Amino acid sequence: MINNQNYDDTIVALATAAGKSAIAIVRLSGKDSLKIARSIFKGSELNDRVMAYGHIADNENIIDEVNIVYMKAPKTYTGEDTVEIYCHGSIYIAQRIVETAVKNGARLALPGEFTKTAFLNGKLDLSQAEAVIDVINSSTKSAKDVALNQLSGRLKSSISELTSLLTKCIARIEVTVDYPEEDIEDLTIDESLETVDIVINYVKKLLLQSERGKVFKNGLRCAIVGQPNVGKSSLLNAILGESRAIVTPIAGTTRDTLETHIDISGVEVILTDTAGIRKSEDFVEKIGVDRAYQAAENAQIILFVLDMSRNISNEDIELYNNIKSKPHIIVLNKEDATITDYYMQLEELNTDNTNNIVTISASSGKGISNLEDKIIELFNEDSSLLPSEIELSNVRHIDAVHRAEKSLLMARDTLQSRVPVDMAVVDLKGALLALGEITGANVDEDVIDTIFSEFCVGK
Ligand SMILES: Nc1nc2c(ncn2[C@@H]2O[C@H](COP(=O)(O)OP(=O)(O)OP(=O)(O)O)[C@@H](O)[C@H]2O)c(=O)[nH]1
Ligand SMILES: [Mg+2]
Repeated sequence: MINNQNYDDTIVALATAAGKSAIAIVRLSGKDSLKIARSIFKGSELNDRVMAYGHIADNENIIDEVNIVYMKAPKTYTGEDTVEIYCHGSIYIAQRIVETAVKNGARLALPGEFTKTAFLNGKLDLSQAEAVIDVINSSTKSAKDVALNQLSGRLKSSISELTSLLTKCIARIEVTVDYPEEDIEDLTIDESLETVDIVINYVKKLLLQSERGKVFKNGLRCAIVGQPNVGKSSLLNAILGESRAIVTPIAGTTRDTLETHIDISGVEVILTDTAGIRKSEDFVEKIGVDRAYQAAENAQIILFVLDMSRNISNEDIELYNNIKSKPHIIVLNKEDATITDYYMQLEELNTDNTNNIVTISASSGKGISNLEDKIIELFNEDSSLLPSEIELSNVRHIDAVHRAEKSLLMARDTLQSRVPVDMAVVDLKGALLALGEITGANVDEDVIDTIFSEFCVGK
């Protein structure tokens, strides 16, 4: 028994979304799945992995005409006997089937309990189970590719290679301590340093790619920033292809930040429109300006918008100097209404970011696709790693790898100072424990419960 869940129970849940659909799937898992299915299903014989046709009935009352499959353990998702019932996609029918299964001995599944059972039965490690949620939550190709890579067990096998290296290293040190001889101790220190360096290098590589992994998984934050009336809200609308933000000729129209999500070349971009930045005595506008600065601070890329229909002002230059330390694109808007010497004036900005200047017209849509390409180009500037090559993207895993790195660096210091070799063992074991949290080899039960509680019921 863990948290009142009895793992001998046979569990049941609707596996598809609760709404109208062509078909719905009710899933049973546990040792009594076949027995329960036989007591509620009237139709052809249930054989392993053969689809049968018939009716689900509550005693004599027919609930629905269904197809049904029995899958014998252990080659199933959960590792237990499983039954899937394909009924008509009515929420009423699906609920009645679930109720009837419960009447006949099943228990309602908790959120994520099917996947948790798979984890407890060794079908998946914890990193793969977490990838299942990511696959379900993915809304872009990149997010899906990162999640599928993790689900395939790539991170799991890297972590198990690293932990096996560390385990061997610790064992070697412990043998040396049991049979002390100076030459052997020296040799052990050298070999241990070599191993620790290999592990540190791999861990550093994982951490380096994790920033990109987080973006693929959670989205690339882009804030649209500029003076009032330059066309920030118009730009947001042009990228979205719909009139989401209010646009007027009145400076100070946008008061609050507006966050939107859009797929650009398979990457989720979180685009934030902000209030025009200017000095204001208006209480509400001042809050809007603070929020605009906050959005710029949180962004990975800033779209700094200028208005080509008017001269560049000192305020434009001052604002640019405030944001230019972050990765940014200078967006020259209102190309259709530009004043003649605009490009000459641009020199006043004194920018060294000339590669990232894009001219657009938010009202006609001209230049918008160039700007989208530029956003992705800037994101790819530091790395060309594809989503399917990223191993580390989950914040819980990243935190564990950071702690492992810290312990490994301490172990390396200890080894390099050539004190008795066993003094490095505490930190090597620390690194081992931290890495084990990723696969679930050693992790608290409440952490496991929290992870699975984020799942939907039926997964
Ligand atoms: N000619 C022309 N006008 C534009 C263009 N883009 C925006 N405008 C106009 O510029 C004015 C301001 O546009 P907004 O998008 O509201 O500007 P904003 O930067 O969001 O302004 P605030 O919310 O006040 O900070 C509106 O009248 C738009 O129609 C453009 O490409 N060409
Ligand atoms: Mg606006």
